[in-house]
Amino acid sequence: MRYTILGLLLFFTVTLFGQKKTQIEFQVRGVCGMCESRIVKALDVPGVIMAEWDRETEKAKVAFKTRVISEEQIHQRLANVGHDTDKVTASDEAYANLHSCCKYRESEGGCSGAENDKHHPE
Ligand SMILES: [Cu+2]
Repeated sequence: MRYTILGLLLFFTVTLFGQKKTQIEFQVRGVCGMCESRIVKALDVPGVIMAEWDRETEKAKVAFKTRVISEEQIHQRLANVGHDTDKVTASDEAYANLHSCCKYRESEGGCSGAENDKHHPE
């Protein structure tokens, strides 16, 4: 009986606190559709429920389980694949690995010069 109660308590604790979810929105630098898939793919990990990135606003929207992954880890994962966030800056090495179309730090980046929006047929 005692163990049943303990077990029940544990069950409720896990149910109430184990599934804690949160959604955040933050700035992620990027240029095109390739960046979008890179960003979304970098967040295709356990704990992340939903990840979106809007290339017009350069805003990422991420829903995740706080017990499994932290906000810091999410920012770090994006920096690891070469994208600066408002918290973590990508290393020069990670940035150098980006496709030339995706070089958001250079003002004249992109495959077809000025037409920034259309340089990637999807
Ligand atoms: Cu890109």
